[in-house]
Amino acid sequence: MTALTILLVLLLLLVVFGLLFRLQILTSIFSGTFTRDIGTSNSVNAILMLVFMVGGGAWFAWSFVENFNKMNPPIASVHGHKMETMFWTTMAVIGVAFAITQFLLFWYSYKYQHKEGRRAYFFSHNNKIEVIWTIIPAIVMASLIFAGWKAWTRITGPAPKNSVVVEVMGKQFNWLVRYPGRDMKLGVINYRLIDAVNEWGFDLSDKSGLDDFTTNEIHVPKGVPVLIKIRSRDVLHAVYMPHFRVQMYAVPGMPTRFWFTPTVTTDEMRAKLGNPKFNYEMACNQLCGASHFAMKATVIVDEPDDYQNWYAAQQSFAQKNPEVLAAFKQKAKSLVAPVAAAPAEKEAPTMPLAASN
Ligand SMILES: [Cu+2]
Repeated sequence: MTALTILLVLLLLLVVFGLLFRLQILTSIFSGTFTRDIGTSNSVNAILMLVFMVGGGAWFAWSFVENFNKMNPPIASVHGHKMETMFWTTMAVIGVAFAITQFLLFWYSYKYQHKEGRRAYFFSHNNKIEVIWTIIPAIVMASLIFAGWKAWTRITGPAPKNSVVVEVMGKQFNWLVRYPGRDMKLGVINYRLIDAVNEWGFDLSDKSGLDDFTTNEIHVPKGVPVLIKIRSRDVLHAVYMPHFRVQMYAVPGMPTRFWFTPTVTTDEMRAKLGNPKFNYEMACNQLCGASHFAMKATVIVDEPDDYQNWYAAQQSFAQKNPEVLAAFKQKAKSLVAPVAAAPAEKEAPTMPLAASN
C-alpha cells in the first residue's frame, strides 16, 4: 500500500512538472521571447522521407516481382479469366492512384520542410476541386463495382443443369467430401447422427442417401460445370481453390455454394508446370483453430472418361458401413412393428422407413 502511495505521488509530481514546463513555453510564446531551435534534424528528416520513398518503393517492386508467381498461380477455370481481368483492372486503377498520392506525400514532406520566414498558404475551400475529387472516384468506383457485381451474379447464380455435384463439409480440421450416387440426389443428413463412423450424419432412412459416397480426394471432370455445395460442422471455414479462382465461406448452419468449370486436367497442369508432383488443392482459407494450416484436400481434374470410371468404381457409404445401415433398419423395424406387425415384414430395407419421417 505504501509503495503504491509513493508511486502515485511520484506520478502526480511528474504530471505537475510537465504542466509547468508547458506553461513556461506558452508564456514565452505569448511574451515574444520564445525562439525555436530547428537544428539539422528537420532537413535530415526531410531527406529521409525521400530515401524511404525510393528505398521502400524499390523493395516493394522487388518483392512484388519476386513473389508474383506464388500469388498468381495459372488459371484453370472458365470464370477465372474474367476474374483475373477484373482484378488487374482494379489493381491498375488503384495502383496509379497509390503511386501518385504516395509520391506527393513524400515529395511534399521534403519540398515544404521548415524554412525560416516561410508561412503556410491558407487555403480554405474550393468548390471546383471538391467536385472533381468527388465525381471522378465515384465514377471509377461505380464502374468497377458494376463489373464486379455482374460477374459475381453470374458466378454465384444457379449452376447449369448438367453440373456435377460435390458436397464438402468443413470441420476442425479437414474437409469431408460426398457425392450423390447414381440417383444424383444427396441424401438427408442430420447432425444428431454424427459419430466417429458416420462423420456426415447420414440419415440412411432417406433412400436418396443410400447410394451417396464419401471420398478423401475430390475428383471433377474437365470441361463440365461443377457445383460445390458447402457446409461447416463447427466453426467458420472457407473453401479456397486458388487455381480455379474459387473462394467461398463454409458457415455453420448456412449452406453456401459455388459453381465453376475446370479447364485444365491435373496431368495437363503437371506438364505445364514441369512438376510431376503437382496437385490442385482445396485449402481452408479462414483461420479456424490450431491445425488450420493442415486443413486441405486434394482436387483431381480428370478427363471426362476417367472421371466416369472413377465415379463408377466408388462404393456407397452404406455399402462400406453395413453396420450403420443395419442400425437404421433395426430402428425402423422397432418403430413400425407395434403399428403394423405382419404386412410390413415382406421387404425389409426401405419401405417401413418412411414412417419415421
Ligand atoms: Cu478451417
